[in-house]
Amino acid sequence: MQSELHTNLHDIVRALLPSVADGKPQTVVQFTVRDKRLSAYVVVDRTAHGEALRVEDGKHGRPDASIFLSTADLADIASLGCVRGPVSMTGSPPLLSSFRDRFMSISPAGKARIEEITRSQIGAEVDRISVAALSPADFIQRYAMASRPAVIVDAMPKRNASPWTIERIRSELGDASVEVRTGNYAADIYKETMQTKDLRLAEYLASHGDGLADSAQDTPRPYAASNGVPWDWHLWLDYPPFVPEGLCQYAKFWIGPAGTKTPLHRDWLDNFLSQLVGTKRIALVSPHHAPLLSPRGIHAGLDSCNTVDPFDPQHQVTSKCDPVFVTLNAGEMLFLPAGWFHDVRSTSFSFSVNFFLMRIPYAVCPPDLTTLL
Ligand SMILES: O=C(O)CCC(=O)C(=O)O
Repeated sequence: MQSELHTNLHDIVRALLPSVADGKPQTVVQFTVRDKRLSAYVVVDRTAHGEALRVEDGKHGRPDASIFLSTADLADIASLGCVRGPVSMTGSPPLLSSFRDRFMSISPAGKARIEEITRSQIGAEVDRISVAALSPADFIQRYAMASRPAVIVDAMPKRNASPWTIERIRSELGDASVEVRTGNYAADIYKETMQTKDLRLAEYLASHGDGLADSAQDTPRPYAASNGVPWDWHLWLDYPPFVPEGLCQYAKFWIGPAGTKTPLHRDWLDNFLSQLVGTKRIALVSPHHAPLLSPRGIHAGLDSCNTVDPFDPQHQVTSKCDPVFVTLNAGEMLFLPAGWFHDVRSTSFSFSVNFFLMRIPYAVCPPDLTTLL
């Protein structure tokens, strides 16, 4: 086992090297295999002649990055080239994003598979489901593996016990720093020209929180969009049901008045969008309509189609791509499978959190169903 482990770790770090050539003479990546309680680290020494890798057992005093995974993840990396389970990582951001890009990102074949399996889906309605009525294995099979969106109506007991209001957000979360999208951000989204400013959440709410959409202007209200959820918020957040909590660590929050919006795009991770306050109206377009929408790749995990407006029935593409509309009310979560295009609009003051699942989408890489209840 030990020599096989060494070979696996050596191969993983070798695959990461091209993206972490940072000129340092030595890089150390620590691994912990959770279920075996094994620790080993890979040392990369750089000389004028190239890079030499060696694997040592035990713990290094000052690793550049630490990666915690399981024996099953190592087997998956060796056979499938990707992990399915939750992987915790700390340390150097370039090393961690290299690990994510290399072992936790969907392949072009995986993307094509999602576009293919959604081709045969029929029905213009999104199911509204209850946590009590489905087991995790049912949910994974019927929705996640089938790439079918669903609204989960009763997944937020903590939020229901202590509902949020704009005043409570201001007083309890107001110190969080937020990046606010300003100007005509929907037109410039994901471009370098998109304007943003950094504020405290309380300042943002004071200046824009309860503003109304200005229909006379093209510019939408500034939007505190896609900010990383601070760690202490995880204490009161309701995690998505049906999936392991460890997969849900990559959460973002979205706060803004009526009229704030995120134009049409798709993410290549399975996602739960959780509505804490207010209401959003969401247009969904099936992955198989990608050829109609000419998505523009922003990075491996996101494609933008912000020139297509699925809410405008006159738009030349809208009628051909059969958008499905969902109203997401406070207390509800939308399961949004990887690859589904979505255009999201706040119809009132709104506070949402989305949880990207840190694994290859279920529709491409199913879990071992026997381990789910
Ligand atoms: O709520 C929004 O404005 C956008 C959310 C979104 O795009 C997502 O969860 O992927």
